[in-house]
Amino acid sequence: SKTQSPHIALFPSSGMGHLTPFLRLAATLSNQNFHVTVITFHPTVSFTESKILSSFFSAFPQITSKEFHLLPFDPSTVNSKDPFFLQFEAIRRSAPLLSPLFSSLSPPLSALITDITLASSFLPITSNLHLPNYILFTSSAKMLAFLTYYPSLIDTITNTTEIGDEIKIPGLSTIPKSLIPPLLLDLTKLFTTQFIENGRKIIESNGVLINTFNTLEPESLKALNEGKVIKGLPPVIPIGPLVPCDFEKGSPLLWLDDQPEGSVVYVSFGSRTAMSREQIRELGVGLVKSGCRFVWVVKDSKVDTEDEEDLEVVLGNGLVEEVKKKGIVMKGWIDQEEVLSHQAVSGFVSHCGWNSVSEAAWHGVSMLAWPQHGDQMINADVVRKSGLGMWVESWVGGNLVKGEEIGEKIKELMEDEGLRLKAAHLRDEARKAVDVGGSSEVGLLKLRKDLEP
Ligand code: BUP
Repeated sequence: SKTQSPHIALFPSSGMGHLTPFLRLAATLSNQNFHVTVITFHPTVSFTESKILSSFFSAFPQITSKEFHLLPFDPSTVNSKDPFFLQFEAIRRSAPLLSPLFSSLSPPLSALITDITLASSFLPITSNLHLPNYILFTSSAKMLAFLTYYPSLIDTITNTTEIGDEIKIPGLSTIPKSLIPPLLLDLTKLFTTQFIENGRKIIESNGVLINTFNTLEPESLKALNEGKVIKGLPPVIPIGPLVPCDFEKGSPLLWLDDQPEGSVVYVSFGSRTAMSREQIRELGVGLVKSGCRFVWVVKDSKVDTEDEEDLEVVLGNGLVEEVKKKGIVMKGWIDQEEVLSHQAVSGFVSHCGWNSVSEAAWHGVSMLAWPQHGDQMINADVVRKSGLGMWVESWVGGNLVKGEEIGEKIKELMEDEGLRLKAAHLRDEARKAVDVGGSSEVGLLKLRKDLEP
């Protein structure tokens, strides 16, 4: 019965890329009769985060919502201007204030699930309270391997310039240095110090839940769980793909219903990646040149609260008219699930935020990877190696890519039958993973067994 069910509190951090998988996991656990509490931090960085939170809590009245109001801190004391990283830091600093909340929850907590960006500040506290603490890792297993390995690499050098052209993580094939998030090569940055501390502390958690599945990342999952990457790592439990839920639904894009099957390419660079205006315009030119139908979401600034310029200004009047002849171009938020699940859509030009990769796999949509920064290059490598898509490596690093070349690659993506078959295979495997006896189901059963009172 429900009174016997474990009570789990979830701690997401900031940005849709972190919040979305947490809410999907909360929904999954609640549907399996766990008691679930979700603790959220206010104010949120973006509009979209606060919108999705309110639709989530109205869809799940049985889930307890705890709002925590963050203490302000002086951003000039840390080396970062990124609003999302500053929010990670604000939440991390609030961790000590949360102990009374943990003890006040009823029924008593069985465990916490904490975002990786909060790991090193939360783990000492939960360990004092003897509360099991799992980490939900919201990126790829390859990125997890890098996170857990990187501190040990840093310990052997005095400067990141000593890192060779290739990185050898035990148990994994070599990774070119160019795939490392550039920010992590600067050890003075706030994000880098957080990343290294979280990488060191993760071994103190009770387990790492990860939004991936075996067929997508067999090599990394095996190396992690065989203790090759780092000794003492707790079990890495693949619970992916975390499937999009009804509370995320937006209004339908009726235009798609009129397009032939598999004829449309979807173009989006996630919730927090803005390209330069010049690059956005070249992309528009490329889409027109590709001759394909498309749905294109344009993002002009990092945080949605600041993204207010009209399309005509961002693209220029002439280009807006031209692109509108062939496809849908818009700013703001689109229901990505609706687009990727639509039978008209067969290609996805993406920055390779991990949720987007996982959603493309879920629907068997082939990707043209165009990573920009952070974990996206490592994720793009997974996309290519798994067969989910192609990646033009020379497009990375902020070099301006001309419309001509973009158009050709999009055409290639949309015509590649081999790629389509591989994506369809991954889709079948993703469905098996969440089905009875699949890796995700087995992983969640293991979690329940570990926590059952
Ligand atoms: Br943009 C956009 N609609 O218009 P990622 C995103 N999404 O539903 P990110 C929409 O937000 P990080 C939109 O389906 C995915 O679940 C999308 O997460 C959804 O990238 C999520 O793909 C975006 O991981 O985060 O936002 O850049 O950098 O943390 O990976």
